[in-house]
Amino acid sequence: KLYSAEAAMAVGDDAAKLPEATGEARAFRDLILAKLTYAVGKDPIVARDHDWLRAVSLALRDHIVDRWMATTRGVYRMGGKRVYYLSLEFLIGRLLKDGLNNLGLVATAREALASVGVDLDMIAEMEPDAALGNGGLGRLAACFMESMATVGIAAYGYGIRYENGLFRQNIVDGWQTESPENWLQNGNPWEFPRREVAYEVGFGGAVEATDGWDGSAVHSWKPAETVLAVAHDTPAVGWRGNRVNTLRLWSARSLDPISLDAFNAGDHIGALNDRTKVESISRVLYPADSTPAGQELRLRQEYFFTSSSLQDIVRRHLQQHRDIKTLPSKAAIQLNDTHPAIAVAELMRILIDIHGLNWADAFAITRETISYTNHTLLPEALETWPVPLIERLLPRHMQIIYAINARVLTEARESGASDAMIATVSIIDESHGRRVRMGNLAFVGSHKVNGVSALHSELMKETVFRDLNTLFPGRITNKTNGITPRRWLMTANPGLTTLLRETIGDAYLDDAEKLVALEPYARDSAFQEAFAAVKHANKARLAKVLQQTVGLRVDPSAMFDVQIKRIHEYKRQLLNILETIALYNAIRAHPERDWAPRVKIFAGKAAASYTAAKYVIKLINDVAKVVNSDPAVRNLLKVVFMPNYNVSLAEVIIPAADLSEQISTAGLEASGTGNMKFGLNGALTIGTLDGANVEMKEHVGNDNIFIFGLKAHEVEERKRQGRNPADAIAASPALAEVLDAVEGGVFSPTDRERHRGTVQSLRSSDWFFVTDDFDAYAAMQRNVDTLWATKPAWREKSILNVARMGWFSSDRTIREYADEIWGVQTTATE
Ligand code: T68
Repeated sequence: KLYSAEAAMAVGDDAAKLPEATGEARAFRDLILAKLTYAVGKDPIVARDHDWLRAVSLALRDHIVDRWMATTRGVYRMGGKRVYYLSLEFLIGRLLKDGLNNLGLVATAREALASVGVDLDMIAEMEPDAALGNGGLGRLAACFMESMATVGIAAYGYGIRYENGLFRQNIVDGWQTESPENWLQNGNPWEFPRREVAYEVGFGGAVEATDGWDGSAVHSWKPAETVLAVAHDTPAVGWRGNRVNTLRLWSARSLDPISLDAFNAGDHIGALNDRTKVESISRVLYPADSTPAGQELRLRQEYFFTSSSLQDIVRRHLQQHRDIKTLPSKAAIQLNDTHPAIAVAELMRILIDIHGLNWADAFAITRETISYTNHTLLPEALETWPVPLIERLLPRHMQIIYAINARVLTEARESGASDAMIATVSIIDESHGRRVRMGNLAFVGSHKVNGVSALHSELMKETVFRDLNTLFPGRITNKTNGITPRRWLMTANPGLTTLLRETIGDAYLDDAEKLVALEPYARDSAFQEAFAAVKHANKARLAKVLQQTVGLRVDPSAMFDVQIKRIHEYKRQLLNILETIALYNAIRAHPERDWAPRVKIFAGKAAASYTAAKYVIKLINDVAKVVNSDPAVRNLLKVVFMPNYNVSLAEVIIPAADLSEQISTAGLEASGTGNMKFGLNGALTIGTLDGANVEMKEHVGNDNIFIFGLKAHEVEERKRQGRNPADAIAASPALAEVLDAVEGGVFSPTDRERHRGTVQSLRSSDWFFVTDDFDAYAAMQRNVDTLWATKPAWREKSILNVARMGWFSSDRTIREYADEIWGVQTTATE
């Protein structure tokens, strides 16, 4: 829009129609106009939407920076302990709305912008979604940053400033295609480049050993290459702006950006080659979810950000406390999965080779400072690196890893371990080529190792870390994941937030567990009506987005049944779509029955190289095409795949959901966090007893959740017995009919072979127990239909979910980490 409202004001046109801003809003408007003029360099008369977005972001940033500096000064003054969260991923999404919400400025900003004819919601939608993560692991890191600032912990997040975040997903003829994501193309108003905060990170070369004063060897690593890590800081604002912490992301820079000799010799491209290679370290986020990328570049990324972060941590510690030996009392370093596990060896190197500590002191300090979170038990997802690769890239670290391992194995032998046990606790896996097990390295270098749900933490003790758990009893602990209610309730669902405030007051805003005050209203018909009206409005909003993005019209009064997450075989989107086909068949067979109208909504990205997952996306789209155009099902069933799932899309979908699909093969989903977001927004869950679903069931009550299917130990049992999927198929006429149809090309008439591979793999192996759980799942879906038919009963359960999900706030999770792992104080809740 060329002709802005401000322009209208300037020329005296329509000015009278613009609402006048008063008080705080007037001051904020003046700040926005000052930013627009002096920082963006635009006259309000010609400002475009993205100029206004930048101006309002910069105005908010001023408010944030004041508190940021006060926070940072406070930490230095108090001399307290800091928490360092090392994560290769921070899936932070958009920051404007959340920042405004946490500073209590949403209404102010809305009024300020309205007075110049700009709509806050419209420009907020233009902010790029910072997708510096793949899925749950990266989003957890983002929720934790917000909660650490909220509960009063002095924390730094450390990661990589990827120039290209997670790929953009396009759906072309039903297939996923990927294109690069470019979140920085219009600049980033939130970040502060810190050219002066830069560290050298080495790779390759050799280790020189000389004799020290006492005859012991002194090691000095002489890297062959050096990369510069440059800090970029983004403020992380807590609720009510009480604290503002720092997210420090590293960008790779070449030490000598151009080879002048080559340039002068006329090789203009070659002169830049080294630079391009070095800077590729922070170029792209690996689009791998649960599969380790085997590339050398990935290992370089891991070491790059781990080393620069540790150098920064040690520098800050020494500057303030002088004595390296006090590190564990002043710093807690949390490793988000094994991606930064090289930190164990790097900290040892820093302490021994640079600060001259002896082995025992260095190891005690390392172990007291570091702790590690595991996010998966999938064997194919446990990170290992070939020994020769680490030897070549990080020769000194390989020596240190061997030395750590030698001590672990000696300890194990002395405690009477068998050869088999020695083989599993070893950091070196000798079974298929020699590889470094990053999980074992992280485990032995940490004082605490945690899983992310009660079930997952127990399974850790029984499976991957069974023998290490025997050797180091008590080290494994559980910290059930959580989500920040600021983003996932207040920002995403302002309608529900307001209704809750009007009903139970404001206390729940500061302590999500106070949502229990809602319980007495669960059966109150007036409240139920108001609650349903909010849900309906959210569904109408999503219906509009559906119409705009995929051109599908849906009825907001139908049940919105949603599965949104990374596409992965263990998450079983396939189970969902196969059951959808069974429902389609049943509706066509019995059109006279009283079916509950449903809209099946799917969204999620498949790793670019994950063929089976890409076929699932295609199958969903193939089914959608047939079902949505079949007059026989009328409006009883619609199927839709929404492209390019990201945090921003989740914020629109989740508040509009009636049913949340959390149907992973039991034992395989470490926790899940989407499950919590849905419950908090009043969706009922249909799910297996997996990950945090188990604890959700305990909190919301068995009557308020739809649990079905094999349990984790039953899956294991069947695996041991070697069951045949053909038996389950033969026993289920509905499933057999569905599989025959898919296999025979009913949904792919132009290529009848297309989905044969998918079906045949179910018939022959079915690694994820789709056939085993199919009937139980389908039966439970009919229970869902029955409940849907009785609106007051459905609403009561939905309200009880909201009331009882407060425990899943990441504030609770972070307080547990603070008390039991980090040893840092948090502010009290009354
Ligand atoms: C997820 N893991 C878990 N991994 O699957 C989920 N992996 O159950 C859990 O709730 C969540 O972590 C938070 O604890 C992931 O998201 C990855 O994204 C990933 C990325 C790179 C390599 C391996």
